[in-house]
Amino acid sequence: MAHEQQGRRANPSAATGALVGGLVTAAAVALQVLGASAFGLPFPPFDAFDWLARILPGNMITAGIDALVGVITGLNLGETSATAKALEQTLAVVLFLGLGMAAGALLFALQRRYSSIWPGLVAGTVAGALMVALYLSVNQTAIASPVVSVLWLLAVAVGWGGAIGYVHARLWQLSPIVAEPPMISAAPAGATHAEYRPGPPVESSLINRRQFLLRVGGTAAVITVVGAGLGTLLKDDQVGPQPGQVSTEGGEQPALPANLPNAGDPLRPAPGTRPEYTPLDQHYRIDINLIPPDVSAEGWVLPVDGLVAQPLRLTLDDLRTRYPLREQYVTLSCISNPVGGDLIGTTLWAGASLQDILAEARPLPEAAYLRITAADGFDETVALDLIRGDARIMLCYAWDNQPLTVEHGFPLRIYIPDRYGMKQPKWITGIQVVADYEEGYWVRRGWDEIARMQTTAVVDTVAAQALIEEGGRVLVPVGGIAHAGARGISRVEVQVDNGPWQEARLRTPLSETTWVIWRYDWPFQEGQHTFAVRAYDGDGVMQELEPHGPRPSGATGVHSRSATLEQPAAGG
Ligand SMILES: Nc1nc2c(c(=O)[nH]1)N[C@H]1C(S)=C(S)[C@@H](COP(=O)(O)O)O[C@H]1N2
Ligand SMILES: [Mo]
Repeated sequence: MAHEQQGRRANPSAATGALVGGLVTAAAVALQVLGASAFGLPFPPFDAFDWLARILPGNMITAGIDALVGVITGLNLGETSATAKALEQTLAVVLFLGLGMAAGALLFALQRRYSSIWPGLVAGTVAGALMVALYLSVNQTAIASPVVSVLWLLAVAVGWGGAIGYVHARLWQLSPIVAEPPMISAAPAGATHAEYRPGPPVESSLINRRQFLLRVGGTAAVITVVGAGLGTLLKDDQVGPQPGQVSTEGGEQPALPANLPNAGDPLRPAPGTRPEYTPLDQHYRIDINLIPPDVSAEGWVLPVDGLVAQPLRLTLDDLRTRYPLREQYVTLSCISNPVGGDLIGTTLWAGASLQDILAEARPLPEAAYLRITAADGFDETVALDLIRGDARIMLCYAWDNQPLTVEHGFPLRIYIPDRYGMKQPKWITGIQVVADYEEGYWVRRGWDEIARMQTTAVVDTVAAQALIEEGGRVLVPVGGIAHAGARGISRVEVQVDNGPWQEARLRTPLSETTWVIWRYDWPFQEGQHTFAVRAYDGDGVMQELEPHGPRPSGATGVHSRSATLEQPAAGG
């Protein structure tokens, strides 16, 4: 800036514009954080991100998810789904700041030859209109009234654009003139603006610009820190603790609930095996929303209509009282779960069998499928034949003996045995009986149409710190899970250092639709050893040994874990 020719205004550059855009956007986002957490107002960076996730091509999204899961598991960043959501949320804000910087640069570049606050105000209005459109199309988390939300979005956006425009105008005024900061009120009495003609830039005026920019930066920083800080405080108050990050590595594990159906099985999991029944706050969460849709129970009714003799409108109470209660211990897995990953969990599901509900609605002869829609725009199709053959397919309103949490689909989600999570909508808002098949949300994006769960086995632990003595031998407990959807597990085998495959012991599962805990106590040998595991499903079919990534049909391959075993201290 200091090298501009004499006699020309040292116009604020596009780079300065990017800087100003970034600062003002940070302050605006902080205000939005505050508005969202204190008043339930919409948060445009998340809306923009959710919108992008819905319109970008499926393979791009998949590559993104793969990269994210890869980074999280590779760097050991903790529980995958919570970490992924945090990273996505960060990315959403960073993208938004990037857009703000671009807008600032563009505005400054377009205004090289004049100074006015108007282009900023226009840009702010356009940005506000875009944010209102996003809010109306994808947001399901704002609980403030729509009118207030729209006014808020417009106000912040116009304020944002106006602030950028104002800063540009001030920088323009400050660039060429006098040694003192040319506050209008400091102009000599009677002076007109004509007297503030462009002159050769002088060093002191450049310093003034810097001072002014510093002041802008300081103000933006204060707003950002106070807004975001207050927002976070208020939010933590409301939301409570994040899902815990409990390591499954060799450490403590929560006592098994005593009332579980397999409590009598003497085979205990090897120390360090993941909990057989997943504590609810540790159950993974995967969906297309940065913040889960908050469906209000009040006024919620489930329409079951389309090709039926008797259309139904069911309240939550109807679902609980009109149909027999079904309870099922279920292991749910995301199709994006890598072999050995933590996007899998087991809990007790409860609800009403779809057979019972359809018996009341009476599908017409030409009916063949259910179209299920959800509050977040997610959807899936279920064949009536599948439902007729399996009374376990149910609409679930409870998990772990309590109403579904907001994250896990309140008020209603479906359970379909043997299928990955992508086939099983949460936050259900409607069920339509139709004649023709239609692809569901993730199927349209290139994932497996059936999404039948793969047979997989995982080594959770090589319990080098929990050696046992049996018949004069020292043994290392090795263990983990094996899972094959609703097909069950008939056999698990362990291979140590490329030796022969040896049969592991199996604990009675919680049900025929949960994972099975396996255990293998290996005669201790010092040194580094690798433990591999493979499983056979209930029909005796061995798992796929070939490693495949999650897309499109779920990850396969042999999981293994290496450990260095040291001779236990004598007498210990
Ligand atoms: N409405 C809706 N339902 C959904 C999804 C979603 O994005 N929206 N994601 C699905 C996927 S991919 C999975 S793995 C499961 C995860 O359920 P959970 O978060 O309760 O573990 O929800 C399924 N149901
Ligand atoms: Mo999933």
